[in-house]
Amino acid sequence: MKHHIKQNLRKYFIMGSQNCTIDPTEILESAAEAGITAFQFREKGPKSLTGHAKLELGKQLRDICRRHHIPFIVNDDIDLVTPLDADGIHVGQDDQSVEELRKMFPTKIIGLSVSNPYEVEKSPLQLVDYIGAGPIYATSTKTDAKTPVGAEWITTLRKQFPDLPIVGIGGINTENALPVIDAGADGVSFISAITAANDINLAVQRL
Ligand code: TZP
Ligand code: MG
Repeated sequence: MKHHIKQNLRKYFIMGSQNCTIDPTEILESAAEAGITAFQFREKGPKSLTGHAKLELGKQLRDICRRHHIPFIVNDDIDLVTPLDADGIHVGQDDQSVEELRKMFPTKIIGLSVSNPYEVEKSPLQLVDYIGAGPIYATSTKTDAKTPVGAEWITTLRKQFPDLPIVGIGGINTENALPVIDAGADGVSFISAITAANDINLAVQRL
């Protein structure tokens, strides 16, 4: 377990070029200056980059994270972890198994998405550094997102796992982040709260 991961989860920005209407490097630079505490490179879905272009964007985003001392975590794509020298990898229930990942990357941060009690029960939580729980609220960013669980589920998870690093995800914005923290999450993760913000600095402050 990484010792300071809980602090790093407080304002966890997730993004890929498909989420951005302006240059993704500009968005990440602004978010990093404003105080995000972790970043996940999630280049996937319609209009996302692949191959060389994905790798090159990843390098640029990683360099921004390095300069700001923010952990750089790759979503899903295990083949990018080493080339990008990522600090960690985040996977969902249908991706490479956590057992395999832990063997491949003994010292990297490993994050796992969980959307319901069944997924929690079947997951090897002792092998992960944190869980992403959600969607908390309805979201239109992920078209195949599961049923919203509400901040109440964070309360349940926190009771069940007093020490587990937990970050809420899904539909979280400046107006509704607080109940997630109050329910016991170590932090909130978000895409559109930043990529669609008029004022990124203000949005990060309020999250
Ligand atoms: N996983 C569950 S919901 C979601 C992901 C990646 C999308 C989050 O995007 P937004 O814009 O913060 O709702
Ligand atoms: Mg996945």
